[in-house]
Amino acid sequence: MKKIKEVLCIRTHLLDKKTYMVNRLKSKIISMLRTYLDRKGFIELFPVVASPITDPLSSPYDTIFFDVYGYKFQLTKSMIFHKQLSMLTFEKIYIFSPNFRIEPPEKVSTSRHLVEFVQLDLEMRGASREEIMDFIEEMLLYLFERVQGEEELSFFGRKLPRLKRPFPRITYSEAVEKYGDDFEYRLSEKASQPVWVIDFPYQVREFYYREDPRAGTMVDFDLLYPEGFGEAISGGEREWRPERLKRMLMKKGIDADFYDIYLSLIEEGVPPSAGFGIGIERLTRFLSGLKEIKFTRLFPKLPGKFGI
Ligand code: ASN
Repeated sequence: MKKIKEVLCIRTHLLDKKTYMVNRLKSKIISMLRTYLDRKGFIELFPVVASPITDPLSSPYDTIFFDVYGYKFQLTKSMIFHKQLSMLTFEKIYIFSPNFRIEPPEKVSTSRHLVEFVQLDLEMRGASREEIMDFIEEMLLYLFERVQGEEELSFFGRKLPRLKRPFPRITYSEAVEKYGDDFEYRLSEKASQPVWVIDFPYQVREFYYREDPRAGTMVDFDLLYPEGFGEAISGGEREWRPERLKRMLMKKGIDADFYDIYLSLIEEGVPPSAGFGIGIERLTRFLSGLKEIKFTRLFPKLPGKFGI
């Protein structure tokens, strides 16, 4: 019965003018980003939908394994490992990559979580954190300038903030001290410019970032949207040295055997690199100013629901 009601919601959603306008805007955003990245000499790769290796992520998610030729496959949660390995082939790559993350049902109330979403995943060989942060600021400035005049923004009455570079920065520990452990929303709500949060401790971060051994924090970042729209981007420098990766796995109490395919490849050598992932639906949500993320997809999968 519940399912029938949810199915009927899909029809209403498909016919909604907001769905139409936001998805048209999303299509333009994707095309602008592609133009920008292609001009900068990036190669676009196809996404990997399922694999024995995917992002472990820092918060716990339900994971479904399925057997493929005797290997335990999962749907992609992020293409982090494939991005890093693709540095063997290319210097600069990007992918519009579908991610499947089984969010806890209560996340539905945030209006910004989707179980299935697409992120623009990008990686650059030999890049430093500073270079990637610079690159992101430039890319967002380009995008904001172009999107500003689009009719979808007038439809939603959206006035975008004028971006000023460099965006403000705060370290993770300063953010926790000022706004508490779940600083994301409060910090984003107070901000009128995108805000960088840098230097996460390894305990709250995925193992694949490079740790600065002196600071004891990762060489990483998150970018938060202003006006309470929350997290936009996460990324950083990758650890490429097998010994350090194994040490980090041990420090985090993760069974290295689970990553044996990845570690064997790393042991053969990969170049240092850095990169990031930006969720396209959240980017569209911010640029349209529409709070409910469900409008950014024709067939959204909301946490805890069959569909909408
Ligand atoms: N952390 C990834 C990156 O650094 C992105 C993600 O979605 N987890 O590129």
